[in-house]
Amino acid sequence: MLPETGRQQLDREGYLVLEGLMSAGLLGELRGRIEELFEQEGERAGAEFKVEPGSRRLANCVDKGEVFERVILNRAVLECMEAVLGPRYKLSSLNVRSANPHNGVDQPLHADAGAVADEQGYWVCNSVWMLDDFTAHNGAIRMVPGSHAWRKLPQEALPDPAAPHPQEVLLTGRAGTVVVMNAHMWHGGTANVTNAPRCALHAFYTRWDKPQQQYQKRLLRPETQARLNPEARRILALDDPLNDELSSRVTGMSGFLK
Ligand SMILES: O=C(O)CCC(=O)C(=O)O
Repeated sequence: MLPETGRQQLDREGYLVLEGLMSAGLLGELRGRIEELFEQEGERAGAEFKVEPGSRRLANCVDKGEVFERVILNRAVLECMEAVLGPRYKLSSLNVRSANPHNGVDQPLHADAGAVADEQGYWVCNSVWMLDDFTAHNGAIRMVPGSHAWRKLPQEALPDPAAPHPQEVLLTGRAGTVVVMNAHMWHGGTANVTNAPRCALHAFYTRWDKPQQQYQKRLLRPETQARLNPEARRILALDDPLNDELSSRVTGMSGFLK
């Protein structure tokens, strides 16, 4: 149950930290499966979506292991999604980003999918599943609290979105923590200056009337679709003709994407 204080924090600041949301067992399973996938996919890893210098990525994770179904259906996270997006929302994509050791890359501040809130309100919301500790040195995410409500993109409003912002905060936390982030809020990964990677899983959701970033019905193999329960089918919008119309046309979206 999302307490009122959590709801207010999400609304005002644009993010909410759910410390220790993952059990040690789930954290271990996710880490293990993700390492296996990096190994199996090699150079192709992330290519269904994008390859980013300085980080390793995976895309289309719902299709790549039952453990990921538990992620997209997490009750506490879904309650936060409902608080931001309203009662009708769907998964937009499930990707991994692991910032490489000494990657030298500070991402510019951005809103995911280049999204600006519209007359109906917010339409993108992310959850960042910390699979490693996020520290001040290993590529934690910087965020500008409150910027989700400004209805402007950093690339339009700032002379240099890559520069430090006077209101930014660095989001550190222990592995196992999940941070729900209104994805209109300006944010970006910082440089990893350590010797170890920093891995996160991004379960990204969108409002019912917007396209999915990755059209799940096309991406999920029949054997994956066959094992999904009704709730998973609903979150993935597999039986939603409007989503078919909106998302089947998507070939790519501008801006930084999860
Ligand atoms: O470092 C992260 O995990 C988040 C990075 C990010 O904001 C993005 O890739 O759009």
